[in-house]
Amino acid sequence: MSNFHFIPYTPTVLSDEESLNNSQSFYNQMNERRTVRHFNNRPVPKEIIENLIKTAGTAPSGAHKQPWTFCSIQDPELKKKIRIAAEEEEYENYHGRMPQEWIDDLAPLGTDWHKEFLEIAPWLIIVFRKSTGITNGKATKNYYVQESVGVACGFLLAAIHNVGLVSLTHTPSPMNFLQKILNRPSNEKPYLIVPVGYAAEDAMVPDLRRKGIEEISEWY
Ligand code: IYR
Repeated sequence: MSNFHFIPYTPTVLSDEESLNNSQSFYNQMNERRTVRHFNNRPVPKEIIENLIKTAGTAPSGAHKQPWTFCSIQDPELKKKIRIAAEEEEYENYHGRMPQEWIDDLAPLGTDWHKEFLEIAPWLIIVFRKSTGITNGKATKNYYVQESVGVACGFLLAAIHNVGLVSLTHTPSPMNFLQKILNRPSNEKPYLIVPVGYAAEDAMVPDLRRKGIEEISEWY
């Protein structure tokens, strides 16, 4: 028998017509999202970032362990430290660590080892995955940590877009420097850097096309 106490849950049921309308408008809204690397330094109130993180924290997780920590950084000195460390790793990635096929695949995105957005964006949200939990100093198991944290990051990106802010999913590799700089406990591993802010007025994005429904779905 489960120790969980169950409570009734009665989500609002929509008509097919309302569902169709909502599905279309939500798709339209999400389809406007773009990964942006050019930020405005205009400040973003902390309360907004808090709500974005609360939204990410509504994601489902293996055995409801919620194996995530979101570290939000606005301190310029700390952002600078992170930029310097990230650029050191990325310089190596772009100069030999990434195989040619990877470099070629990134070419249309126009990325390189320079990461000035790490200082310009008013906030860096650094997502850590908890490979284990810790209760009374003892390691406890977490489940499907990669999947759970990935879903939470999806919620986070959607929430950011929903308030007219922009972000990018930045993955300097390896990322252990974040654990050291932010002094995180050993059960927390860096998962993703999400700079958040307003887009620069002259922001540009690559002219990409998304796969169509017929390319990403099979129906049985
Ligand atoms: N981590 C590097 C390289 C990079 C990798 C992928 I996959 C991208 O979609 C984009 C960039 C960087 O952040 O520049």
